[in-house]
Amino acid sequence: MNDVAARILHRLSKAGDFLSGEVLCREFCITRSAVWKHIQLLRNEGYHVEALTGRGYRLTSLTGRPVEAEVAPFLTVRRFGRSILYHEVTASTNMLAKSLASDGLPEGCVVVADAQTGGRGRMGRTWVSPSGVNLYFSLILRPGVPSIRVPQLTLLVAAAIHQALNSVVPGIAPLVKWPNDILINGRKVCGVLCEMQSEPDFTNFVVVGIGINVNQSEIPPELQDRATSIFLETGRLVSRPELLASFLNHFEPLYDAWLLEEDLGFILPYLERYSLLQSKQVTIDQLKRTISGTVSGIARGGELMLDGADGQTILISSGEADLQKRTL
Ligand code: BT5
Repeated sequence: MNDVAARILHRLSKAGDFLSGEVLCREFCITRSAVWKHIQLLRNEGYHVEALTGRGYRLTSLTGRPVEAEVAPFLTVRRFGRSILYHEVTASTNMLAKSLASDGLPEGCVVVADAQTGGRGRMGRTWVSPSGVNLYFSLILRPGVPSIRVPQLTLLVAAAIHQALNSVVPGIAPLVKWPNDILINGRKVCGVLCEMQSEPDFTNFVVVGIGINVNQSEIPPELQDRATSIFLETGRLVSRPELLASFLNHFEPLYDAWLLEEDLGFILPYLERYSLLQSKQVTIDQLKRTISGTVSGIARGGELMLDGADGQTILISSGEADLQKRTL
């Protein structure tokens, strides 16, 4: 969709009623026939635009795709999501966002795809990304903080996703699973992958990649024991543009607060309250070792606090946490 068509779409969706061709001509500095051509273009993209002589144009239905014009009406924040680059399909929104951030794309821009052919998780794992149903997006950040603080962002993002899920789909009771998952009823509905480009005392940019299973009605067999979607848990179809906007609305103020703070201290009570692992016995798989213990909390730096059998508390900064069977 070209830029003028996207802006006309945005204007029509904000108006919620008929807008005369004359108003559109004036606001977009284009001729009547150009307005008509752009309306045709929107129709070709699947938007229903009613045209009535003497009254003008009215948008009667949206497509539900997470494009800028459909997300914008839900946005209440000023910076995040004001520019959304939408692709029907891309290999990985994180890969694309990293390359665009290297070229100078500013903080707050979001890269979204309807489908990914090479969606990625941590350590080269795959993120299953079918078309038309879910959210796959990457937000560009340029936090002026030392790179050592950047890993804290994953939990901050998880808190914002948790808040967005609660506000758009009340009653689903999601839980945060340290360090980067959101689960509903014990199954993963969302994963976060933060990647950065940095020098020791300076962070050039961070790309926050998020995949949320929204309206997916079938989970591939290999993931059935551990993945789910909002639709499968609630039977409700959720607006992808609204959910994306809600995340951005919740994340921008948390991010601004975090920039002013030294660490995650201000959000820890929230994270611990909704932590799947809190007070549970877990096994942590790291590259070279496996550690077991009882989770006593999350530290201000974002590490998992694990009480071992010897009574010592150790801080875990990375790894895969599994609930031990008897505490499931
Ligand atoms: C993650 O990794 O959970 C981070 C996922 C981030 C995906 C987003 S989508 C937009 C952006 N662009 C990208 O290319 N990536 C980001 P990890 O903790 O390593 O979990 C990966 C594991 O989750 C896989 O090995 C599977 O077991 C499981 N998995 C794969 N696809 C899934 C899905 N759609 N829903 C739930 N679980 C899935």
